[in-house]
Amino acid sequence: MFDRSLLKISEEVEAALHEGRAVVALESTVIAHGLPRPLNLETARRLEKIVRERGAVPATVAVIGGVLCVGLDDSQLERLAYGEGVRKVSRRDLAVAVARRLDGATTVAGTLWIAGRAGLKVFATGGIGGVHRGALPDVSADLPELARTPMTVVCSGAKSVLDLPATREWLETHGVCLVGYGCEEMPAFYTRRAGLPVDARADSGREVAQLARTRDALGLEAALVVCVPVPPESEVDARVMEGLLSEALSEAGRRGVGGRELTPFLLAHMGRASGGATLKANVALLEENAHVASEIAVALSSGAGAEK
Ligand code: PSU
Ligand code: MN
Repeated sequence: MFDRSLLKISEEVEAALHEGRAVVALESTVIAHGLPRPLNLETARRLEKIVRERGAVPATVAVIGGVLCVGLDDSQLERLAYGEGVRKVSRRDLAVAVARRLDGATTVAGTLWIAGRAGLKVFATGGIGGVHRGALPDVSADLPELARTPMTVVCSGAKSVLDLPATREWLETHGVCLVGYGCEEMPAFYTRRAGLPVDARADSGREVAQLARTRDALGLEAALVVCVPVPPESEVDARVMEGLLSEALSEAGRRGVGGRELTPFLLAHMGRASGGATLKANVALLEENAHVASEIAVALSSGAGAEK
């Protein structure tokens, strides 16, 4: 049984949950390991601001000194963005981080696990993890966690560094429904199209709220993954993207980078090689996803889409 004393929900988030107001969970690996300083802290603050402006309460999730935190204050955000030795915490790392009182930035998997236990229903991120390319199938723990957490996860698809068809198949096998937000195709993180279909299209927070409610009424346990393409003006050209990626992948191979280091390494390499273009896309899509997640959370809390 989960010992709730390991969980610290901020006062603001607790009050919102109690009153049935909209709350949006935000992950923290993107702050600690996904973006360079000072852009990481600026982005973390900006995402919280966007959620507030849309009428919801932001709940950034992280492990601080071994405590599972839901809702951080500014000094905790800063500690994640600038602290040394902040661990990347996926599901398998939770026990180590808590037992040893570490600081940890939570991945999509880690965030889903914690936010789910705190009773949150909507979560915004950049791109979910998935099946990596290459001979050894490195499969992100994000996938099984999505399959067993009944949350609505807003993202820009899976990161383009992954094997997208394999990732899509995995989600299908495990019953995770992909919803295109204003689109028919799964986006590919830095680019708007992956050439793979979504399962359904929705054009408003209300429509997504209706799907999420129905999922819950059916007792289905998998997440609803809502895909939002990167805004067109920040998209990275698909051909440029492929070039950057094959360079980053061969560099990772040469240096023997793997495991938890792989995703941050590829993102950082492409950020430098593109002169910041991939970073610009990354921040733009994070902002857009926070925006859409807030609309969904507000629709859910107001009962929109529940009419019979
Ligand atoms: N999306 C981003 N930047 C990131 C990530 C996603 O824009 O840094 C992170 C997420 O936290 C995701 C993690 O859960 O990468 C996946 O890592 P892995 O492939 O090691 O499971
Ligand atoms: Mn991995």
